Formats: sequence, structure tokens, C-alpha cells
Amino acid sequence: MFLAFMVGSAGCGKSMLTSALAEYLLEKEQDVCTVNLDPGAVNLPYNPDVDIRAYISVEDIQEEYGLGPNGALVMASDLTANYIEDLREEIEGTGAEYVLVDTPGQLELFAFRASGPFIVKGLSSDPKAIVYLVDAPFSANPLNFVSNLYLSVAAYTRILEPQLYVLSKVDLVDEDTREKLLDWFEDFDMLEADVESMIRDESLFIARSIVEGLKSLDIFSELIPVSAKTGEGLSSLSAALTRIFSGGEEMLEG
Ligand SMILES: Nc1nc2c(ncn2[C@@H]2O[C@H](COP(=O)(O)OP(=O)(O)OP(=O)(O)O)[C@@H](O)[C@H]2O)c(=O)[nH]1
Ligand SMILES: [Mg+2]
Repeated sequence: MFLAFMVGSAGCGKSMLTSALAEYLLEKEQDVCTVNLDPGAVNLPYNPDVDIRAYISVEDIQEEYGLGPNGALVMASDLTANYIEDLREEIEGTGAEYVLVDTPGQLELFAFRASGPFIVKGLSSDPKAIVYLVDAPFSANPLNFVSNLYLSVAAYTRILEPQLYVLSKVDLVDEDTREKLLDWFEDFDMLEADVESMIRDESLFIARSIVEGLKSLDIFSELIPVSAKTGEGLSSLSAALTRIFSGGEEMLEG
């Protein structure tokens, strides 16, 4: 069994990608199951095989503890840890080879609270990877791009599983923007040059320091352009996951 966790900022396309990738893998006759870990999800574009909402209701928490929507989500996220054994059994019970895990809208809940890393470890002892989504339209300006990668490093630091990067919603950006985003990821010197030329206020100094920090890290392998809407890039993403999970065997054979 392999687990791939969809992680990224609110609205970056985690649920849509879970749905599209599951469909793609099913078509390829892969044994796949989907897990929803977002207790606050209202409408999901797929029918999760395992669903945290069967155990936890954000609405009930709000009422019971007199919390606002964000407080209730924080609490729900912490409570998820109590059901880890149930979730684990359910996941194992599916017998699926690929497990796609959709995570809560608020990345900080999942990545920064103690419960997130605990849940990742506790769901299964089988190999795992993080699919970090970089929202293409949102990240088209250099400051947002830099902040987003910074956030991804913060998530990585907590979860410490192999992390691969997806440029999500590529159907929403033009060819030039797409190339620019891919270039930035590929070559942080280009990113730095655009940070220098495009950021005009004091945030320049911070952005510059963060890019320096990013350059010294060796966790950015490739950024895979994907559209959950058109299906573009799903084959590359599934190939990249296979490479991680098979420890590169397929590459050697090919
Ligand atoms: N055009 C286009 N829209 C997309 C794509 N992926 C997601 N969207 C849209 O972006 C919005 C957010 O998508 P979701 O999949 O719900 O994103 P999410 O990360 O699960 O959102 P939260 O769980 O609320 O953080 C929805 O309106 C989707 O229809 C894509 O590949 N292309
Ligand atoms: Mg979602």
C-alpha cells in the first residue's frame, strides 16, 4: 500500500486533484481508494471510501463547545487523532494499492498542529509521500510564489516524508505564466532576479532572504504542471509517485 497526501493552501485544488487522480488511476486499472481527512468539507467532488466526517462533525463541535468556525476546525483537527485506529483499520480494509488522502483546507491545521504529523504516521506504516500543490493562478506573482514555497518547507519540516510538487490549475494560466512558474522552480536564480525586479516595496528584503534560504535546501525536485479539470499532467504525476514508491526501480528498468 502507498499513501499520497494532497497538501497545500486553502482552495489550491486538493479535493479536485484527489478526485481526478483517483479516476485516472481507476481507468488504468490500479487499485485505488480515497480518504477524506477534512472534517469541514461540505461538498466533495468524489465519494470518499474513508471519511473523517463519519466520526467528527464540525457543526456539532461548534454547538457543543460554543466555538466559532475556525476554533471548531482546530478542535476537529485535534480530535481526528482520537480516531486514528479506526481510520487505519478502514484504510487497511480497502486493500487498495494506492491510497489518496485529501487533507483539510487550512494547511496550517494539518501541518503545524501536533495532530497532523501524528495522523500521517498513524494512518499506516506503509510508504507515504506528500503531494504539495502550488496554485498556479495564485502563485503567478513572485511574492506569492516565494511565500508558497516557504510554506511547503514548513510543512515538510513537520511531516518529513518525500515531497513532490504539483503546479495545480494550469488550465487557468496562459503559456507565458506557466513557463515562468516552471522556470522559477527549476532555477531559483531566475526567481531571485524576478523578485528583485518585480517587488517594489519593503517585502523585497524578506522575499530575497527567503529565496536565499530556499536555494540552500535540496528538497525541490520537480514541479509537475497538472489540471484536475482537463486531466493534463495526471500521467506525469502518477509516474512520479510510482518512482517514489518503487524507489526508482521503474526508472532503472525503463
Ligand atoms: N479550472 C480549474 N479549477 C480548479 C482546478 N482544481 C480545482 N479547481 C477549482 O478551485 C476551487 C477549489 O478546489 P478544491 O479542489 O475544492 O480545492 P481544495 O484545496 O480542496 O480547497 P479546500 O479544501 O477548501 O482548501 C474549486 O472551485 C475548483 O473547481 C483545476 O485544475 N482547474
Ligand atoms: Mg478540499
